[in-house]
Amino acid sequence: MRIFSGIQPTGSKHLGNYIGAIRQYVEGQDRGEALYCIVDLHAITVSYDPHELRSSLYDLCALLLAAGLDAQRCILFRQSDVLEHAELTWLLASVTAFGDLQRMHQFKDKSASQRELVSGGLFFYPVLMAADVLAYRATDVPVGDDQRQHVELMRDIAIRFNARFGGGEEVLLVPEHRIPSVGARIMDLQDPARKMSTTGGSEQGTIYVLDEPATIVKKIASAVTDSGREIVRSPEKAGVSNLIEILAVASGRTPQQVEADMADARGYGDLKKAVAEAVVAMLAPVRERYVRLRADEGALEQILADGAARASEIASHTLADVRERMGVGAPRQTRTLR
Ligand code: AQP
Repeated sequence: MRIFSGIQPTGSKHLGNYIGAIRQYVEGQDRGEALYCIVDLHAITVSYDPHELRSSLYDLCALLLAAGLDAQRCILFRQSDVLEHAELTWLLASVTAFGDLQRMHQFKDKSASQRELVSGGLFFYPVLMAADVLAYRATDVPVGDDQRQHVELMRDIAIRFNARFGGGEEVLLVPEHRIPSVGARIMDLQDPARKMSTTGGSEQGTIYVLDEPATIVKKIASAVTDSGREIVRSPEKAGVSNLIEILAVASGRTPQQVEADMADARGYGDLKKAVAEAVVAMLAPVRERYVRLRADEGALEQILADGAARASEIASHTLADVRERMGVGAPRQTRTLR
């Protein structure tokens, strides 16, 4: 099994990113060969500050290590260091339907909320994401539920590439998404109809992985619930359902167990107290390790450089095959090997 996932070096990572993605990354290290990529090329598709991008990249690298990624057990690298990603994006563009890109929810949402330029890069974002994964012939893609459509598209791209250029072979492996059964869509605490998000959410409704414990307690205490008292999940109780899911993940129980354990609670106050305690216990150690790791940018840079060299070794083989099949560049036997 080969696992690949990318994460953007944008903003402070929140509880949704942690539960939907980062926690799965850490588990993935024990399940197979795992590659995790900090996708700076994706981050430049919306307006950004170059200095902040560099700094956010180190922030995220330190955070991933603090959360439990181990550079000895996974390949952690920066997307722009492995040139194959950009090249494969262009090559795959020729088997990507324009109409499919137009249908992507993320493009529709993000282009609508852009105040300045809606870049071509934002439109091409899913093709770059497909290239990220397909370059490694990854089998599993751990992501949150919001990325389901992008993974479906990369599967279609791989299938179309193989049909057009594969000559009966699966040159590009068709990957599967790994969306967690609980916590795939953590909702904003102030507006539980919307997902917790870096760009679209409310400050008070978003728990950041690096929030102080007191801030976490305060945000959870003010979470929007409803006028009832029953601690059960239901479509009419989006706020309570969200808290139950968060508590389940943070305390290593199923949502059903949480509901059973909370059956004697006096009301939502008890639920919020339990959620706050569990989330603080889950995130506080990450925060402590982060401070130490973030202080040494040289060490972070070294980890990323080692990761990029290992990643490039894998991706270059795929690219050689893709180029050959597409008839692009010199034929393989006469090409200068890199
Ligand atoms: N609310 C969420 N619940 C569960 N999983 C989530 N993810 C994002 N939000 C939730 C998952 O986090 C991973 C990283 O996403 P990213 O690289 O796109 O980072 P981001 O831009 O910081 O994430 P956001 O919050 O989703 O940003 P916006 O909303 O601004 O685009 C992905 O696997 C994602 O599924």
